[in-house]
Amino acid sequence: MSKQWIAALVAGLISSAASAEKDTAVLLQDAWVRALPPTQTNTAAYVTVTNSADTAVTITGGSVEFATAVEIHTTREVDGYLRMEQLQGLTVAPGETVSLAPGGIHLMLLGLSRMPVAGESSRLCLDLASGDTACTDAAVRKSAQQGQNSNQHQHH
Ligand SMILES: [Cu+2]
Repeated sequence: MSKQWIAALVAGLISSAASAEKDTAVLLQDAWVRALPPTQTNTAAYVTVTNSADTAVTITGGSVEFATAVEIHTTREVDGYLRMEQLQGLTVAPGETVSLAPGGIHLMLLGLSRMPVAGESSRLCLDLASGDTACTDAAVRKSAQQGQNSNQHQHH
């Protein structure tokens, strides 16, 4: 590892710590990851995204510690079958709230190093076209049924 590379890495760590401190215009709520049988190598995550800024925000991808890649997928009915298609970006207009939910737009967590277990919590980050990152803690659950109450604790 060259000194230059280490310096770039340290600078990157500092700037990501700084951006985590500032109040981001993107509010993430009710994030959850679906726990599937451990033999599965992919799963999905869902989150409600609110853009409180006065400019549009585009989500380009994301990250979760146990997934190799995170893609944005939409679900479309083609010839009577539900098919998933990758979206290159998901734009949220100013003041708009978009819910990623089962049967619609979702985050696909690919190449899992392990399947998360129901009851645990995992850090979910979304990459924005602006270069910023918005993160939240996602609950791991087997289905959408539990935790539908919006009374979960807030980090404020
Ligand atoms: Cu998918």
